Amino acid sequence: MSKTVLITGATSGFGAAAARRFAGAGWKVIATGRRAARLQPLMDEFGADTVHAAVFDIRDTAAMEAALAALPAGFRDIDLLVNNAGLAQGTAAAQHASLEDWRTMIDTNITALVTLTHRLLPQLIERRGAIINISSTAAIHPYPGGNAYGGTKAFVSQFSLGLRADLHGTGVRVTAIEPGMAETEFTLVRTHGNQAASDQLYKGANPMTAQDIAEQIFWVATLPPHLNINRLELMPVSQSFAGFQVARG
Ligand code: NDP
Ligand code: 8X3
Repeated sequence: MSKTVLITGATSGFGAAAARRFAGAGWKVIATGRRAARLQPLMDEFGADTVHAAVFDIRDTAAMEAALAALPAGFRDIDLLVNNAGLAQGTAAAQHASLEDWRTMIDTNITALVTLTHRLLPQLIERRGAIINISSTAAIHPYPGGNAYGGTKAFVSQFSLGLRADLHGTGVRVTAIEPGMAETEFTLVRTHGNQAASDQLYKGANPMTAQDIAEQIFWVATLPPHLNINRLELMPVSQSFAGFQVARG
């Protein structure tokens, strides 16, 4: 019998590529996001028995509950939760950053993620399922302007490890995937719609692709059930680390 995966943020980037990867491999996919029109091609391609679109703002708990309550019978037994929906907003230094941007990141990347996880944990335990959380290299490696975004992803990585500890003995697997630079709509969103800035960032950098990350998500999900990847950090070859900075008085 085919397994069921719920992927948040499946309208774009990693989530869209992952939805296509899992559906193509015969999984039932619950694809979520706010932009319904983005999910239609996936449904057209794979059919309503394979892909179910659940359209809601992940920060809206009532809408999330309604979407879960409205799942068709064939999609109710969720084996895998991919917490992917998320965003960065702004690159300004903390002292110049927008508090509204910070709150949007916290509400989306942390509060919505823990709310959905908490809601699905009982059935994931019952089904000896799995959780894959999309964190970031920003969880571990700070950079100027990363402030609240990095903080939210540090939460995601540490929450994932904490879940592992609490779910000890249940058979539920938990993984935090921590990608570096990948070309998606991420920078377009981060810059509040500046396509030129997004193009400039990725130009000549040979970044990772959404498909690269989808393959990692699928790989983690389909490992033998006795294996757990705790954290998986990956970058394009073109990206590495820079040293500490020193302010001289
Ligand atoms: P995209 O902007 O391409 O995709 C983000 C997805 O999140 C969209 O499907 C969007 O759906 C969804 N989303 C955002 N806010 C909400 C919301 N309030 N309600 C519902 N869905 C929401 O970016 P990526 O694919 O790159 O990002 C996916 C994840 O990967 C994020 O968590 C990001 O932080 C992380 N990441 C990205 C990296 C990169 O370099 N690209 C590197 C490391 C981590 P919609 O707008 O339709 O609601
Ligand atoms: C996205 C990677 O380096 O832009 O999480 O923060 S980075």
